[in-house]
Amino acid sequence: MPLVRLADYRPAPFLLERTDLVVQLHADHSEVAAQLAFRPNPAAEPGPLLLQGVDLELLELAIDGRKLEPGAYQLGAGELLIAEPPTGSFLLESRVRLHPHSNTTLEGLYVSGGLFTTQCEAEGFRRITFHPDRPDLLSRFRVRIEADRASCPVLLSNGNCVETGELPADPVSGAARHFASWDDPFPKPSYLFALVAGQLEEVTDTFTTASGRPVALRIHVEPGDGPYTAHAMASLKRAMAWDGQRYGLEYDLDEFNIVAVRHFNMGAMENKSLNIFNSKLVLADAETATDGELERIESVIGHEYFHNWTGNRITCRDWFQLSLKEGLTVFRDQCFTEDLHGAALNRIENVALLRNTQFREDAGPTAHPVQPDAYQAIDNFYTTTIYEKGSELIRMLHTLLGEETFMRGMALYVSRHDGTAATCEDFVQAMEDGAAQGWAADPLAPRFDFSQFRRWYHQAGTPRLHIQRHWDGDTGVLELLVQQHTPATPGQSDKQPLVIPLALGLLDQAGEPLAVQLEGDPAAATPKGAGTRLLVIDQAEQSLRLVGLPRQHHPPALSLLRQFSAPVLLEMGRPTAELVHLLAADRDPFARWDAGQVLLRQAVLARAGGGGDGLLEEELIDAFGRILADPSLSEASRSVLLALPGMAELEAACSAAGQEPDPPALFAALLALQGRFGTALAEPLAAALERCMPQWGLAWPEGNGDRLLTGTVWSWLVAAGGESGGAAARAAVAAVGGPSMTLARAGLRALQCQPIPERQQALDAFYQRWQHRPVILDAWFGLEASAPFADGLERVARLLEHPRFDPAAPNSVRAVLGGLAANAPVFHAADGSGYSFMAERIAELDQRNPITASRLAKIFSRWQSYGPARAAAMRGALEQLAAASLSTNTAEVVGQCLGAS
Ligand code: B3K
Ligand code: ZN
Repeated sequence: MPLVRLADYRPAPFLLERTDLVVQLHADHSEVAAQLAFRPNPAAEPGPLLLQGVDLELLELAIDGRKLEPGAYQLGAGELLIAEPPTGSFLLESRVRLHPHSNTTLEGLYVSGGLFTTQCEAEGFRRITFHPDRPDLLSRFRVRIEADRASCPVLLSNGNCVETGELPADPVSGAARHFASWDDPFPKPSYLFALVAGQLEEVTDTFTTASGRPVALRIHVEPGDGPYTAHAMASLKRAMAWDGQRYGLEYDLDEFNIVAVRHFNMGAMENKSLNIFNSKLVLADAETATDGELERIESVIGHEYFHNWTGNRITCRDWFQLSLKEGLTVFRDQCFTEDLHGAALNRIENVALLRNTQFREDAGPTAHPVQPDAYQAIDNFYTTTIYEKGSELIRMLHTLLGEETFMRGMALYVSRHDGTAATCEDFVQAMEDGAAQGWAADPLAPRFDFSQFRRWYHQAGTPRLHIQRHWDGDTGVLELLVQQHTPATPGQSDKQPLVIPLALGLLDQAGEPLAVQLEGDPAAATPKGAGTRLLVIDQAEQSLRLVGLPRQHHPPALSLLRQFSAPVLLEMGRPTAELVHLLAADRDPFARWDAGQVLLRQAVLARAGGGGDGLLEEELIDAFGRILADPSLSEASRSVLLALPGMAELEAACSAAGQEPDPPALFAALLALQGRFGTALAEPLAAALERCMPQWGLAWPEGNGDRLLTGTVWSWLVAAGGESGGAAARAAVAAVGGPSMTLARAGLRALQCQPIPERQQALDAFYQRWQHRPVILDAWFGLEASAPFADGLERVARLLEHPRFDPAAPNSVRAVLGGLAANAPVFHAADGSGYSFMAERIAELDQRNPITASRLAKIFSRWQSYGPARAAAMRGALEQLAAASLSTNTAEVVGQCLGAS
């Protein structure tokens, strides 16, 4: 499969004014008649007309009413080329037949549980009709849907419904038929097209925008699911209000629809005015979803809604610009959540995710820049680099420019590019122009070079920030030698220095913040926050002198990368005592948490290496004891400070320390450490539980922290065993039958790795209770698949044959195979059986759903970081996969992984 390259981008020779569709849905096939109104593109060279079409049977093709003879066009694999189209404007008409019922890719038009639905981003529209299907061609869509009235009473598409009516009965079945016509006044790229037809229950509400436009809000779900939509609806209204208040961006149509579908490749899709959601991100209340899931639903509903401006009205010129809409919209949804629920803990949650997913991607064979320059399958680029690192880039601009100047840049971006397809460069240029205005007004604002900042978009890999310090107690001067270095990534060996915002603070021995003054800097010391100073790092190596500090023998404690001011890896060995001090006293919540994470990583690695660091564990136990009793902390903050690092981070920490990660050993070390903490802290943990229990019944977001900490307490006590462990295990079993899904799942997690009878009782009870609710049962599949016991693979094989397992539902597949991948002792078994089992399953899955298969294949990407035996077994599994007949998507990932040897 050839590479698509950014360098080959050319504007289309023809612009598209209108896309008019008549879609006839039938029980065994569908037909689509399309009228495409083209006109020459004044900004492009004249050329042939290239249309895309996949798995379509062409029935008719005409230009300006004249049928095209077979010699007038070439129909190749996935393409239809008209070499000599008319030189002026023309109307192209086509009619195709397709088979949504047998479309298992979940792209284009397909059927999920009897419901016709679509997914067109990135290139699914070409599975519906012949079309240029490129994001820089925006056209006005009119769509008429025709279907059986009984099986498809609800007919939806983008824009406004302008007409409905009866049709003659089906001549074969005699079934009554009807139609609905939709008109979307906003020109849009084909990837934002959507159509839904089926039996749906509708829940309605309204929202009035700041300028007084009433918007009808509708959530469509399977009949019977209406009662579970209240949280999604409330989230949507909060998102609409937030975008209006914070960005001044209002909704632009009279209706906004959300549809929940069970079979969906990802979370949700921002189609203009017709968002389609994975049903697990719509159906939720306290009894059926955890606090974390409720928060995620709110953020994804916000994310898709925010795309209406950042993605739909301003879309992407080509798919290399994907982060233009995704990075920016993730940044916006993160700010939405921070504004609603507090910035500190959300930032920590997002950083933990970034480190465990994006940093791993950046360190492996699939590493790519936020703006890639070549791809084989665009679906493979919906990555955590495009989304999460892309968002970090926007956040750094926000940090460097400040809210006011950032918003100036945003306003310029929106006013310049509304209604067009733009590039990442357009966004950065708007920010640069906004900065010029902001900097003219504020001579003390930190300056940086935008050209250098742009390197973040083109350079892959996580930069390392190496810091050494020298303290001169006689003069009160702290000198920092800062070096930055980005390791080589595939295809990019030379890296240039980046602009890195480094927020730091200093603490005295009492934990009080010290004023931070940079030598030679006219700006006042520590202008904002709890003594936080923002420094701009832009050289490969530079020295910074912090002056005016108290003259004393003991250096101040250094709190670094506050709020995680840049997506970099910090390389600085700070002594345990300094980290313990920061964990106890740092006022920046991120830096405080991060100090604990450094210590915890060290403690886990020491245990995984055999011995364990008893002294360090004692320090942590003391620190955690104080945190559990610290009256200034919320229960949520306590729980976050006590959270153990993720496996991906631990593996990376091993590699950074020059060791080969041994996942089963790391996993065992994590469990053992929980047990140690549970034993040593039994009393304060029991006291915390007493404190939290009265809040268990509060409705989210209230009570969230209490339930979170309860989960930590149960996990640690159960891991410790003994009398309090037994009591915690019984409480965990009881929670499965209780009113809170958060507590039920916390209980299951606490029992998950323990071969005790309570574990089976709890899982059985959960299954019995939720076996008829597939969205909820996926959690059970995930837990069973990740049970770290010797019979792991047989268990997973049984799950894949389970009567309630739906192989067509990516959620269930991910629950089971993702659960296996997270099951360190089973997946990483020394004999390689986990790897080859997984490779077989991925090859099977690839036959039906390449998008889901290629995503899963990335679990093999870090094979080279393991010891020789594991690396060889993993490589063997990759070769086993490569030998199968693979989709372009999966072949690209496997090729990248193997090519990295
Ligand atoms: N834009 C979609 C993702 C589409 C994925 C296509 N394979 C959802 C989102 O990011 O909002
Ligand atoms: Zn998005």
